[in-house]
Amino acid sequence: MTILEQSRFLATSIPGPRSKELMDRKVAAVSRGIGNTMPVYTARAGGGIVEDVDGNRLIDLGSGIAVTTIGNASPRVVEAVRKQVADFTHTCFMVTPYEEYVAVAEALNRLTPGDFEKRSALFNSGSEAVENAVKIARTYTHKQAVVSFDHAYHGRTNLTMALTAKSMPYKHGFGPFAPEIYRAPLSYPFRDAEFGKEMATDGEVAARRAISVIEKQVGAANLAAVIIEPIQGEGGFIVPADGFLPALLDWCANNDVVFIADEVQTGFARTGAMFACEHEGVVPDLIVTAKGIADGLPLSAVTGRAEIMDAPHVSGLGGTYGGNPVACAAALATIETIESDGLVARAAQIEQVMKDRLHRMQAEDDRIGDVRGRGAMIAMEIVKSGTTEPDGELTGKLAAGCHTAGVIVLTCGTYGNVLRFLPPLSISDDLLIEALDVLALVLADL
Ligand code: PLZ
Repeated sequence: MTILEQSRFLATSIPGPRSKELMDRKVAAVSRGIGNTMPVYTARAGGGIVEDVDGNRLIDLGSGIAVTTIGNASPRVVEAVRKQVADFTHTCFMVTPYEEYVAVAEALNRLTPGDFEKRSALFNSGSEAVENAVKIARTYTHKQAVVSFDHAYHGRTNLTMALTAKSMPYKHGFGPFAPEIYRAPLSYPFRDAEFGKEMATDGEVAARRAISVIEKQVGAANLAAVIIEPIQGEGGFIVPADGFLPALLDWCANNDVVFIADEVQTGFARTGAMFACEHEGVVPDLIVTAKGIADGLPLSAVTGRAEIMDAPHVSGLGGTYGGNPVACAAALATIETIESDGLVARAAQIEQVMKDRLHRMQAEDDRIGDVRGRGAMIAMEIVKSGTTEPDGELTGKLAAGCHTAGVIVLTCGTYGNVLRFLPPLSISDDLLIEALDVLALVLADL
């Protein structure tokens, strides 16, 4: 394996000629529906760098949307995948099972919050796992309704589109959506300030608002599950006020409602804990994972209380590829890397470096309305000077400026005005600081 040099380097303008050629072929061959953040084609990636086909080396603050958390093509993963792919690529776990699947389930049962008996089931994508969590909750409770939250993102399949809040681009024109899905107000401290200080800072107050909507519009007797991202991802890296998640969990426990944590984006050390629920001592009934679980190989899971997970009838769950052996081998190597390389602590260090710098930037620039997030999941919300009015246009320009300068950043948020940072935990402090320097320069120029 050749070592990928860990430095930002621009050999051409962005995109370079090879990328442009490939983009022309893409437009002619790939559905317009599949968009791209950057028109740059990847050649190699690792550490904190993505190298493109023109020889440009970009600093990676995206991790392929929070997937390559331990670093792209991480050495243990590469080795485990090579070995597994040579032994066998697939048998279907439902036909002739294999140990790797069971070992991943054991690891998930051990690592997720809660010291009760657990079971896991493996799938391919985050959306597919979310759908299965809902199926499991429905068979367990013999109820149908599901509540998700404002700004939520749970996927692009039919049921998960219904759970997702934002119309454009995720739902627009793709209905009708699955029935029996209801939406409750989230705790969004930065934007709840307009409802008073208590609402913005006291999670229990925000939870009472949500619970009131749930009781009035759905009714606990009809409600199978509440699903929530402990820190919202696509919705804008929204960290709910302290106490919001515990109060919701309590209400669910008292009302025979399954509490599902969607940790697809927040899981596996990303937030400075193995799972984001741990920051508030929240123990979900079911926890959905994907993304960071296998360093980029497609794998997802539902893990939770044995009695809930065992509610579906035999062969009620499954799928041809769920828990593919190569993806499982990658997951086992990923988990080993997180544990033996101390990556949970590394995510917490990254939070320090980023927040120190971003808070200093915010003190000097009132277009940065909010700096928030946990671990290596940090964002800033961009507003019109000194107001809370979202500035999606400036956010887009800021992202584009970073891209041109060789830094991969992503945007998110209901109003498109959140610049988010998801560096791999394998990035060096030097590269991280350089990327923040670039960001500061781009913002100052705008
Ligand atoms: N739940 C919390 O963040 C995926 C979506 C990218 P899949 N987020 C990235 C896009 O624009 O499609 C996500 C998530 C949370 C579920 C999902 C869905 O996971 O693996 O993309 O299906």
